[in-house]
Amino acid sequence: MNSNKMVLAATAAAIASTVFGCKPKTASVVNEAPVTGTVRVCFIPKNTGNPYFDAVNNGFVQASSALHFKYTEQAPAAADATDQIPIIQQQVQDGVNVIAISPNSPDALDPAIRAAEQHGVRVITIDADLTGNENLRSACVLPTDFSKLGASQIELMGSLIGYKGGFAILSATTDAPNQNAWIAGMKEALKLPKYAGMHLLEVAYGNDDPQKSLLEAQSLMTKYPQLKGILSPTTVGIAAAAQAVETAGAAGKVQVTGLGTPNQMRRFVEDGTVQKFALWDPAQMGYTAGYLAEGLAKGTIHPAPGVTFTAGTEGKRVFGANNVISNGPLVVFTKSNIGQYHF
Ligand code: RAM
Repeated sequence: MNSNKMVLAATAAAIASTVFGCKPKTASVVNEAPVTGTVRVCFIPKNTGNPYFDAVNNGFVQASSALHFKYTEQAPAAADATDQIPIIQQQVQDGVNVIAISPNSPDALDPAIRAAEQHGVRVITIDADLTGNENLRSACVLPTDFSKLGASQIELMGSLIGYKGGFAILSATTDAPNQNAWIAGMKEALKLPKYAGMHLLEVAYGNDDPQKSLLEAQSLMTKYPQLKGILSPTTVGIAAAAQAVETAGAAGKVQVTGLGTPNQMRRFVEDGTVQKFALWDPAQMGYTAGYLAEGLAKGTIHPAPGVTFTAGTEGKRVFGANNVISNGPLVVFTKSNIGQYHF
């Protein structure tokens, strides 16, 4: 960047921070020159073995075949931020241009992300954000409007238990930025008079590990014999909770809802263990992030609140505050519509 451009960039950042109230990006990005050859993108999900991230990966693959960028997915075995660090470092060494990461922590990855950006790698977050450290990444693709999700999950649970009784949350990891944002929204919603008859007994953590999630769901049912429901805002947790309820023969007594993939939840909906749950299309999110990654690397997309770009067949996307794109829409799946969804 020459000195004139640096002055312009600093002025633009100052205006953005005044007008939009957002923090300017402070990571010292050494190389922002557009990539001239084939762009190389790596997606780092929370962990392997989760069909949800397989669907996100499919979206990236579609974008990469449309745009011809070189794409790889690299994931740790467990949903742990410390296990994502060596993957980031390896990708930097391999000369990748863009890292798209679903962070397992809002802050544990900071030094690795900073180092990546200092090596000229663009970093975007997807599915979850670096809450409180948003200035470390260029932009973020979230699956839906996070400010509304917690309340809509409480409404789902409430409608299933007649807005009365004790329920538990079965989450992913204690540090997960997306689940923690949603749980904060759930706790806010519970303060509304409509939900005065409902009480949250416990938040349990299954670490997005099917086995641990199953054990946690079973122990919630043992610990709280009057348990009316398990609300699991993770696709791994909700499938495990449904399994636990089905095995215990507790369908109808303990309601299960939250966020799940239709493919994993289909049999529980069909046999009546689960009545309704929600999600977005994970592939759409990966596809959008693929277009964003390519545009960032090529210098054709410059994220700022209000800026738009076209994500192929998905159409127009707009950056909001903190350069977040909320993908959406959120769909509620029931016996009557689940047959239309295949992810
Ligand atoms: C799990 C993961 C992911 C989350 C979905 C809803 O697959 O925790 O991060 O977005 O659930």
